[in-house]
Amino acid sequence: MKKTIVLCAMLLGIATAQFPSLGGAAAAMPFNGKVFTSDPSGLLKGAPYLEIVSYYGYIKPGTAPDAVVNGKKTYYLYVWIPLAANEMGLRMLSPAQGKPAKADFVSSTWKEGEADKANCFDTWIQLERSTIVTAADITKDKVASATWFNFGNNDDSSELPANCKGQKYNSVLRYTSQLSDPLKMLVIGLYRVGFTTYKVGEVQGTFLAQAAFSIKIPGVVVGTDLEVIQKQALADLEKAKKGAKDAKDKADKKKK
Ligand SMILES: [Ca+2]
Repeated sequence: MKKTIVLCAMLLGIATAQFPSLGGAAAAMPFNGKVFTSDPSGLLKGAPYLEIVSYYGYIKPGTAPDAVVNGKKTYYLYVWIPLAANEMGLRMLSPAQGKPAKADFVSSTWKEGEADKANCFDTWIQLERSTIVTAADITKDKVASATWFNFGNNDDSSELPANCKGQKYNSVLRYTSQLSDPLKMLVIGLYRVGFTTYKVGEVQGTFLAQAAFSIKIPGVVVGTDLEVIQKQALADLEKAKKGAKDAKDKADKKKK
């Protein structure tokens, strides 16, 4: 009986974590992949991403950038991907839409950001993959000495709602794993999203960043604090190992 309850709780936990979490108004923004499927209306469109991981953040005035790239204050959002993927969608909009759901990642400045209704920034995003492929290596030192591979960038996309100034200046990027080149594949590893504003100057406003996948990938972690990301990634790894062991034990028991 007890075992059943624990198993049910685990299954529920996994189901919740895997379900795309789109809080509030964000739910009204479909996010489809590149892979085209025909729909009943006869129009072609990409199939919806099955896994969408959200991060709600706020850049307050005077926040020190993580880097200055081409004279622009650049901030990094790290994304840990525990499974290889065929495609990754990435989008960022400012101001953020909706409110964080329970499964969403939220920055420590988010509460402050909710009060800032006046500001938004013209987003610009860049996706990079690092040489870090194990959770154990998600440390400040390793990240500082890692090599980063540029997977592309985006400035403006018309598919997202307009920003606080009525401009369609938010960003969307879709990246397909390139199996012919190991350096361009979406493997297990630590990625980062460099973001800034298109124009040189201050970055201020709330934002919603989402990483999306065509397959279910439980355990994607998004954040700015490497220690927190590593802790979560290691905990997820232990949970997955335990889940696999429990499943094997159960199968072995059935055989007997
Ligand atoms: Ca833009």
